[in-house]
Amino acid sequence: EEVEETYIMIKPDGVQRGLVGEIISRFEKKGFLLKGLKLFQCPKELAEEHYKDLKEKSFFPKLIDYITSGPVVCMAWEGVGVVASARKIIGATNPLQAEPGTIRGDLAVQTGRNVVHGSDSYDNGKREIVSGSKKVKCVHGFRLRHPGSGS
Ligand code: YYY
Ligand code: MG
Repeated sequence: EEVEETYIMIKPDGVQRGLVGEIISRFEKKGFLLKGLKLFQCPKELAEEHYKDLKEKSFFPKLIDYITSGPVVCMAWEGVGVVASARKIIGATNPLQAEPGTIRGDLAVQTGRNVVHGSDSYDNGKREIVSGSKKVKCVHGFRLRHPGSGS
């Protein structure tokens, strides 16, 4: 297992519902390292770039409207195996299918309002953090000591 980085974004519904602390807390308690964080109003062009793999889907316009409807919290998280682990912590895309104990399983009911995004691969994580340089790069060089890292 390697130290990786992933891009986690609390979507506008998560911010508006007051779930920022709850969501961040789950990644903190797991033991991952918060490397960057920013409250951000995502412009339409950046939302379209972020979700470019889905641009042919029928739900794409609604997805872009939703993601740009209010501020999001953009984060870079670091840790061993963090990409896949974060996806497990987040749960299935459809919150009704997400297991209890996951963020979506506990906090959401609608696919179109599923409160949080997590990169689905190491390469996409890199891409999303870098394209999100407009989002998280401002604090990206900031490093905390990781619990248990001994450094
Ligand atoms: O990675 P994840 O967020 O779990 O799902 P994706 O398949 O990448 O879709 C991104 C995003 O699009 C999803 O979180 C909600 C939305 N969406 C939708 O509104 N309707 C669908 N049928 C599928 C996805
Ligand atoms: Mg995805």
